[in-house]
Amino acid sequence: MISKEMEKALNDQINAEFFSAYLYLAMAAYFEDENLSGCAHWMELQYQEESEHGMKIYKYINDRGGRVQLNAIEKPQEKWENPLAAFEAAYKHEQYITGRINDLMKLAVELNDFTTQSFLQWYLNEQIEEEANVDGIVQSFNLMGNDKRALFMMDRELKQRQLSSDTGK
Ligand code: OFO
Repeated sequence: MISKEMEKALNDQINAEFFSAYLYLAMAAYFEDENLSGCAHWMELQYQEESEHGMKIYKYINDRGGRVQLNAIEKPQEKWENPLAAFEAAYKHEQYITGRINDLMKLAVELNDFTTQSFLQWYLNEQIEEEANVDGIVQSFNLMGNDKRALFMMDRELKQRQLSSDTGK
C-alpha cells in the first residue's frame, strides 16, 4: 500500500507528464503550421511518449492500492518565435521534469518507500535520454543558423524518428 503523501506526489506527476504531452502536441501543431512536417512528426512521437510516461504512473498507483486523481491540464503555449526557440523551450521543460523526478526520488527516500524508489529509477534513466535528445537537436539548429537548406535537411532527418522500444509501457 502506498502512503498518501507519495500517492499525492505521483498524482501530481501524472499531471506533469500529461502537460508535457500537451505541450509537445502544441509544438507539433506549431510546426505543422510552419510546414515543417519532420519537426511536427518528432513532436507527435514525443507526445505519445509523454502519454505513456503518465500512464505508467497511473498503473503504478493502481497496482500499489492507491487512488489515481486526475487534475486539470494547463493550457500550453501555442506559438514560438522560430523552430529553434521551440526546441530550446522543450529542452528547458525536460530539465524542469528532471528536477521533479529528483524531488520524487528524494521523497521516496525520506518515506523509506523502497518500491517507489525502484519504480522511479526508470524515470531517472529516461530523463538522461530525454534531455540528451532534445539538446542534440538544439545544437544542430544552432549550427545551421539561418541556412534554409540545412533546415530542410534537418526537417527530413527528424521525420525518420521512430518510437523507442522502451517507452514506459
Ligand atoms: Fe516524461 O519525460 Fe519528457 O517530460
